[in-house]
Amino acid sequence: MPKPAAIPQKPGNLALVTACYGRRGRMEAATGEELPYLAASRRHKPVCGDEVRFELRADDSPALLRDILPRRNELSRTGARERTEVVAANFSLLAIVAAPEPAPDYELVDRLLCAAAGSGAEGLIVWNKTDLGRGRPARLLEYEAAGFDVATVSALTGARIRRLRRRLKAHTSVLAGQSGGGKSTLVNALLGREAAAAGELSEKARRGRHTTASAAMYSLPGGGRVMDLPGVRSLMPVLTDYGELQAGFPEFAGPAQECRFANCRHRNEPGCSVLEAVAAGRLPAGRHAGYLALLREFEELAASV
Ligand SMILES: Nc1nc2c(ncn2[C@@H]2O[C@H](COP(=O)(O)OP(=O)(O)OP(=O)(O)O)[C@@H](O)[C@H]2O)c(=O)[nH]1
Ligand SMILES: [Mg+2]
Ligand SMILES: [Zn+2]
Repeated sequence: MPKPAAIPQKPGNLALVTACYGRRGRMEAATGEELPYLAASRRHKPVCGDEVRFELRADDSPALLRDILPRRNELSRTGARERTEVVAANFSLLAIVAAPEPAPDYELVDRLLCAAAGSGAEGLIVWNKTDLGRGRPARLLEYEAAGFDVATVSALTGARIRRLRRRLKAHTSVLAGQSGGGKSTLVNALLGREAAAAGELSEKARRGRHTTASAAMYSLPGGGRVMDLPGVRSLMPVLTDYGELQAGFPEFAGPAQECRFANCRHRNEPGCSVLEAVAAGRLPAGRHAGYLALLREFEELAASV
């Protein structure tokens, strides 16, 4: 028997994708150099945060992106025609940016918190635009009571930005959330310069116009990196397992231990301690309603596959 051939070593230099638009984008080589790339094949769909192998070409044309290294995690959304599309990879913290204006989409917040847990990343809610002086809504306090980390800032005035910078410094973070929440303005505040284009919160924005069109990654002055994503209502991470859904509602875990059925889904089952806690006001009804909305969708998805 001939000996199996040695696994061929793939040649190439390593880099981190820092921006991407279709087959093209930019990357930061291990040497620190920033350079443009072109994906060598249509099969490769690099996203921000990807670690890749590339090959320089003799002429001035962009380097060829040859390989995407296995991802540690990814953030996906439902794209056109219900297809799942990966929007970022290899992050250790998912920062969910929300603000009093535009009116917060709490279902999106819930979903992103589930996605953070499901991807093994830390979840952080960034409540922006405190300069508007609207105070913190009850809903936000419920997330805090549930044990989630909440940072309140104003990207516009810079209030508490230094604290946020410290929180992000050991991480590769993704900033996600609805359009107009202030993700790009936050990136600029964190960097201390105008790097990301931020938009007017116009009537159009309220109807879902997006200022940031493609994802980009920035290095923070005090350490760490952040990825600015286009804000999309359809940045709807797809919930694929019930554990992920549960992880988005950690405050249910205690009462859930007392449910009559071990596999209780806290909807209408007899002897459900989560429902009892909601009825008694020990758990916020809004959190439970948010859970039911995601549960319904999760079960529809599970039934359709
Ligand atoms: N008052 C106030 N306005 C802010 C603050 N941060 C951002 N804005 C405004 O909110 C609007 C939207 O900001 P962007 O940073 O473009 O929001 P975004 O989340 O990046 O939006 P997309 O790129 O569309 O997802 C802009 O008009 C900003 O000036 C803040 O802390 N306070
Ligand atoms: Mg933006
Ligand atoms: Zn139950």
